Parts: sequence; C-alpha cells; structure tokens
Amino acid sequence: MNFELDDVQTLVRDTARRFAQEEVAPLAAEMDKTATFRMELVKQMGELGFMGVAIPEQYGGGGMDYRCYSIVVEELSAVCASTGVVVSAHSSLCCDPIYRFGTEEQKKKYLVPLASGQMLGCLGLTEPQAGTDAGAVRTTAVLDGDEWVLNGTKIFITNGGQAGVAVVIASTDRSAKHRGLSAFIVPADAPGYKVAKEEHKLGIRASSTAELVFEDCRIPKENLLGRPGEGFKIAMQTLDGGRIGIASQAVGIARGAMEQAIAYAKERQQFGQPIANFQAIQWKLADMATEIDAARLLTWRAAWMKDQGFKNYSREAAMAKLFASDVAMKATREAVQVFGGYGYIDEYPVERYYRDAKITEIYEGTSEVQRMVISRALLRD
Ligand code: COS
Repeated sequence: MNFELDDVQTLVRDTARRFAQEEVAPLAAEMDKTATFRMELVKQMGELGFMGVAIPEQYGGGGMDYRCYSIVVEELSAVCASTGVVVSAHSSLCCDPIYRFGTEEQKKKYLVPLASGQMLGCLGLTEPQAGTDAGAVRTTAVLDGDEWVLNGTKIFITNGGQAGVAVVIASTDRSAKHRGLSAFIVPADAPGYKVAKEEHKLGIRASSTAELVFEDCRIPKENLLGRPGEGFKIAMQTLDGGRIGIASQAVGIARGAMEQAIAYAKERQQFGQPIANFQAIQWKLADMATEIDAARLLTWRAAWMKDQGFKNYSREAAMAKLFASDVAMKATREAVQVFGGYGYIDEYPVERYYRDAKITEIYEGTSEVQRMVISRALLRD
C-alpha cells in the first residue's frame, strides 16, 4: 500500500475539500437545526461522481477506487457529518450490493440512476427485534405469480425518507432462519411501500432516519438480488464495505473538530496570550492529530484490501470503524474542551461535531459488534 496519494486521489481530495467548504459548510448548521437535508447537494455531488465514487463509469459512477471513496466521505464529514453519511449509506449500502450482486438489467435500471446521483438509495435491514441480531429479520417476501409480496417494518433506515430505491432484506423461508433471508431491490414507488416515520436524533440531524413499512408491497420477480437464501451474506458483506465508509466519516468528524480547535486556540486569548501557547492545549492537539492519522491508516488499509479484491476484510473493516469512532468521540470531546463555554453553545460548530460523533459507535454495527467480528477472526485463525 502506498501512503502517498496518486494523481487521481489528490484531485479527488482537492475537489471534495473545495466542494465541502464552498457548498456544504455554509448549509451545515442550518440543515442540522432544521433536520432537513438539501437534496440539491445530491445532484451536485452526482455531477462530481461522488454518489458512486467506486462504481464503474459504465454504471453511472465515478470509476475510482475505494480509497477515493474514503477520501470523499472524510472531506464531506469534516464539514458536515450528515452529508458524509448520506453519501456513505447510499454508496456502500445500496449501490455496492447492486453492483456486486445485481444482474446486468438490475444495474442498468437501478444502479445507473443511483450512482449518477439522480436518486438516493438506502438499505432496509434493521427491524425492531433485529438490530445487532441481524439474522432475526421478520419481514417476509412471498412469491405470488410474477411478483414478490413484502410485508414487514424496517427501522432506523438512513436515507429512508428520501430514497428512491431500497435494498431490502426479507425472509423467504422462516424455518431456515438467517439462511432463509433474501435481498430485494424495492423501488420507493412500489405499491405498499410507505415511509411511516422520521426519527428525531441527537446528531447527524440533517440525514433522514426513517421507518419503512411494507404492506403487501409488490415488486417484480426479477427484483430479487442474488439468489434466494443469500440475503444474510449479502447484508454482512455489504456492511463490511459500509464500515469503511463510517470509519471515514468518523475520521472526517475528528479532523474537522481538530481543525476548529486549532483555529480557536490560536485566536482565543487568556492570561494575555493565545491559549495555543499552553501545554495543556498543545497536548490535546498532539493526541488528536496522532489518533486521527492512526484511524485514517486503518481505514485506508481496509479500503485498500477491498480495492485489491481480498475475499475477506471483515476484521480490518471492523478494526477501522471501532478505532475511528472512538477517535471521533475523543477528538470532539477534547475540541469542545478547548473551546470551553463557547464549545457548549451553537455559536461555534464543535458542539455539532460532538453530537454527530456518537452515532459512529452505533450504526452499521455497534463497537461491541466490531469487537465480536475482530475477536471471532482472531480465535478462528
Ligand atoms: N461476510 C460473509 N458472510 C458472513 C459474514 C461476512 N462478513 N459474516 C457472517 N457471515 C456468514 C457466516 O459465515 C455464517 O454463514 P453460514 O450460515 O453458512 O454458517 C452466517 O453468515 C452467520 O454468521 P454468524 O454465525 O457469525 O452470525 P451471527 O448471527 O452470530 O451474527 C454478527 C454475527 C453479530 C457479527 C452480525 O449479525 C452483525 O454484524 N450484526 C450487526 C448488524 C449491523 O451492523 N446492523 C446495523 C445495520 S445499519 S444498515
């Protein structure tokens, strides 16, 4: 693995950084306050290739590698974690499984508009009783003639309120438990598809987190993704990739908070001098920078493995997410501390970073799940 960015990766980083600072940063506080995502950003990001960074150009994507994807999510999250997760959930959880497991027809019909940013995608996996125990999905899919009929409820679905397409995991054989789960491509305009509720959240408030209800929801027979019974493996492999996206988001949140803290420490005067002159502040910044670099290296290693076509990179993706989310929590907590009282009010953005960081320890597998994945790999090898 090369530590230096190549020409394409450098261009992607510079473009994403400029876009984040010029187009996203001015909207971030308002989107957080009103808990609404500005959908025009999706269109703009689609034009830049950011809605399908690692999807080949023939399917509407940017045709770049997974490291570029990680860079884009980091840059967006450094100014707005909500925008970071909109891109990450869309790319990793919806575009990626369709690209990897879809037929040529499915890719043409669904992946092209998704990866080019014409519409947003989501993954419907979690249910009220199937969170960490993802194999306990109760939503059912029954074949009726030329159509699958879906019934059930999905909760905490990132992008759920705005998605045009959902990849949905449902049971086609209850007796087979997780081996009876299958994956489906469900367009949001399918009859019986309903966005039932939007959640009000502590952080990433601009990104939609919705409950989706399927009531005799009918989709064509050919919208089965992969083979019947492959749904759990598709979901797990999809989450392996998704965890690289969330690790990248966590790195971005941590870096954004550190940059705010550095700027403030240079400008804030106490005892007749900038607080950056005090060792208590310097050490906080030094620890943040070191941990952020370590988190990014873990994240890029997992991205590199995915790019190289490693069959199994679950452990490395889990390590990256576990470590990076912890770094995001620490860095944002310390950034608020550098700001003192000003860090606790919404005059400065660090309080938003602090609220946004928490979810990285929860979604796409809690930190406890990441430890399960890592320790199982250690004990199996
Ligand atoms: N890739 C491919 N296959 C995988 C896999 C992976 N990363 N992880 C597990 N599998 C396979 C196993 O090989 C096993 O296959 P067989 O049925 O052929 O034996 C099967 O899936 C079941 O695996 P396991 O026994 O490890 O599953 P568990 O029920 O113990 O669950 C955890 C494992 C908890 C790690 C898993 O359910 C998980 O990741 N949960 C969190 C889900 C999550 O992140 N939700 C957030 C959603 S936000 S979109």
